[in-house]
Amino acid sequence: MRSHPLGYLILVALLAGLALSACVAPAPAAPQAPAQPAEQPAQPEVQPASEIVFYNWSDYIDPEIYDLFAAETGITVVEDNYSSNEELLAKLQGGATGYALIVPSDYTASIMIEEGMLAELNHDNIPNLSNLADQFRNLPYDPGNKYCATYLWGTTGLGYNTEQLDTPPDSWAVFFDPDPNAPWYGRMTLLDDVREVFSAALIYLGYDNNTKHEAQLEEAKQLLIKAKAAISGFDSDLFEELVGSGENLIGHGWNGDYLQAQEEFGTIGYVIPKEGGTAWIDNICIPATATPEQKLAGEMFINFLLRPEIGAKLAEYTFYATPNQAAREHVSEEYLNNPIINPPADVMERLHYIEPLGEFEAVYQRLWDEVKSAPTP
Ligand code: SPD
Repeated sequence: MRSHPLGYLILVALLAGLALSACVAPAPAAPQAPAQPAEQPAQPEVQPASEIVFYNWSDYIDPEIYDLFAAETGITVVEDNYSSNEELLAKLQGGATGYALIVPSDYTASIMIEEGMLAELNHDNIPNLSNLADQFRNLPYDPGNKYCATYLWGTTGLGYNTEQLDTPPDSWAVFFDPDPNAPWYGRMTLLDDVREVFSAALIYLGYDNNTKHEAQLEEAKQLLIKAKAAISGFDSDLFEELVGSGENLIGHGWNGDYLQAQEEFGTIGYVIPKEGGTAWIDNICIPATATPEQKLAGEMFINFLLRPEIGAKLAEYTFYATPNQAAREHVSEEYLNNPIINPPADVMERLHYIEPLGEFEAVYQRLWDEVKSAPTP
């Protein structure tokens, strides 16, 4: 976070005070008649928008929640989707407006806060923020939930087809030291997601997944280029279905998406490789471009999502872990005891967070463009 020395803040405050006094008009002549109390025009009370657009990851909410919210408030929520943080960021940086709600992950929420892209939440409209577990209320990128409410959290690892593989893949080596004779060769995907793929390669190499060492990143880039021969593509939309249907045998992807597909196909397993994987926290926030009416409706929706029963519905439908302590009282034992959703301590120890890198983010993006445009070896 950019630091503001105290002296600088005092200087700014002093200058602001001076500018204000410099603008004061000369005192008017004394009024002839007794002064009447000035009539303040009444501020029109903001009414919530009747329809809002929620820009979210796909398969990341139970659609029934929209019906329940509309039945209670009369507000319709329309959904639009993205499949990476970078897509969300680029869209908003490109000037897209009209969204009342978005769900950036940790490092992206941090960038958006730094860049002034998020509206400050009015906590009076979101009393259910108190349902969040303590550890999700003071996250380093958004202390006190000034801009966002924690939505769900999850992990990134390997999904595999349990009908075609007797033993789970236990290493990122399936991608980064690929065996052309393995049955999964050519039948795997890597996420189409710069920070996730570089994290996988860096963790495999034993490096920090947030490294700023260009030599380490170059090594990771070479591994990713080599992996292109072993995969059917980079994909963040269909990876779980490709594994579930048996078209692919292994996929790099998100735990909850694999568990959703497991409901449909019954053929999916999920592991965090022995070298480790990533963990992330997603957040629901309001873009700074939202109108007051959209913002109020967005805050009402966030408050609704944070109700214990609705939070439980969100978590059980998506198969992701809930930061909502009150919701945990309303989810099934099966959900709470699922180690893919709520990983045990030994797995948690192998998980790494993706951190904001400031301007260095552009270096990852350049290397990622080079991976994408390199010919398949
Ligand atoms: N289908 C929902 C996927 C949610 C993924 N969250 C973001 C993880 C980014 N590292």
